[in-house]
Amino acid sequence: MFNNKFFTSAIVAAAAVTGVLAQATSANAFDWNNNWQQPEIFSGQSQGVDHNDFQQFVQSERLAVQDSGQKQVDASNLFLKYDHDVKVSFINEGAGYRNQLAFSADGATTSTGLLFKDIACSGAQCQGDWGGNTLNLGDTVKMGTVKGGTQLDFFLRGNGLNRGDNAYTFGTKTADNADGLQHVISYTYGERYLVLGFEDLYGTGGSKQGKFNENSDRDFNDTVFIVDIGEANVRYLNGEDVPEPAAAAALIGVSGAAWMKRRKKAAN
Ligand SMILES: [Ca+2]
Ligand SMILES: [Ca+2]
Repeated sequence: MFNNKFFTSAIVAAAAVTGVLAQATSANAFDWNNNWQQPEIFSGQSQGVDHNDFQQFVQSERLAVQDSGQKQVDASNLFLKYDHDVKVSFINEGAGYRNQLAFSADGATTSTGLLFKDIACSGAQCQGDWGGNTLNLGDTVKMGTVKGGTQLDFFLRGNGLNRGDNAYTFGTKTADNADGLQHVISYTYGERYLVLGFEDLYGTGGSKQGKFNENSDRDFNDTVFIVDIGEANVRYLNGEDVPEPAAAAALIGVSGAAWMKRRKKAAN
């Protein structure tokens, strides 16, 4: 006869598989939308952003970032634990390409969108001078409130303004990049910022590679930007988000209270 138990298990198993698939689809669902419009751009000054604090991270061609108290974080795991009004500010670029930057948010907040449609630095402090002059250092876009429990991610379309859908889009997940190489470096710096730098050229360098015969320099200064994620999220990404003992005991209940007791006794 019909085995009810088996049937229930089968449904649960199917639901689990659907869940994983749904997750996988959502994680891989990032597609550039050519209808995206440039969001409003605010000057850094109007947003309390001093880009000069971050110019130290705009490395010269082929040079590594100097240690200045920044902490390296995994760019593919920018998880926001706490709600925050996230802002993204352009810091600099050393690239002839007209790069484009977009984001995705996945979790409590789910969305994708454009941050900068045409990244071409304007002003005397630009790392390179290739014309365009679309962005001043510190120019800022507001992402809006991102809820705690959201994975943030960023994508650079190399020379996307000119190449459109034919361009390579590089992201934080190395294995997903067309050349299988790292294209993003990321740090936390100061009380509330992430600093990210993208490499916009395909390949390992040393020879012409990829469909555009690019000779990469791997300098990761082709778009440098900061993300204001707030103090609590920076502490969390730095691994410094340790709950207060009382809160920890409440969370883990009786065993936690017993542990506290033992700890107190030992301290005496
Ligand atoms: Ca460069
Ligand atoms: Ca480069």
